[in-house]
Amino acid sequence: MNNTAYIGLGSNIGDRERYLRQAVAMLAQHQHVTVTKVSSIYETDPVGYEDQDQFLNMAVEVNTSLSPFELLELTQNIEAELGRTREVRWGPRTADLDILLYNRENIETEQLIVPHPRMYERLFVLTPLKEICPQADNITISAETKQEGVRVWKQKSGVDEFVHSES
Ligand code: PH2
Ligand code: MG
Ligand code: MG
Repeated sequence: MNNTAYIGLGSNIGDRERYLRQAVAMLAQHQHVTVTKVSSIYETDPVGYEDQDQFLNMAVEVNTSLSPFELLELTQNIEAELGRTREVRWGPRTADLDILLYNRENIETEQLIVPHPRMYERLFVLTPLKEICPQADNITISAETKQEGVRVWKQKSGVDEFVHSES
């Protein structure tokens, strides 16, 4: 379990909070993944494709013995199980799980790019990430990034409270 990864989560369809909680619980249930930190939940204006509902976004820290590609497979399986379909790029989704950081590795393959290539311009990614990730403190948010549109929706709680409050 000696790899540390950060995963950004988003949802803007249906019971958004429930999708986020289910996704985190499914990560935590995996034998080779421990969820070690959870951020607050933020409500955020849609970015990229703007004609869609507001998102809830958050980030989690995990310890894992999975490789980056195994972790990607897990996140994609969770997205599929939570009913994600891919119709519009950047469009509405029940659950989106993006690997933001994996240790301090730089990975550039067709399937997976880490650090996540768009995270530096996205306040809806950086704000929750900065809450739980010491190494993200150094990331400065570029001046072009819209500063508004990201509000705390539910304050950060402990991992246990978060994962086990599943109803
Ligand atoms: N995800 C996108 C596109 N736009 N906007 C917000 N606010 N939150 C997201 O998670 C998001 C988005 C593509 O993954
Ligand atoms: Mg994604
Ligand atoms: Mg995404």
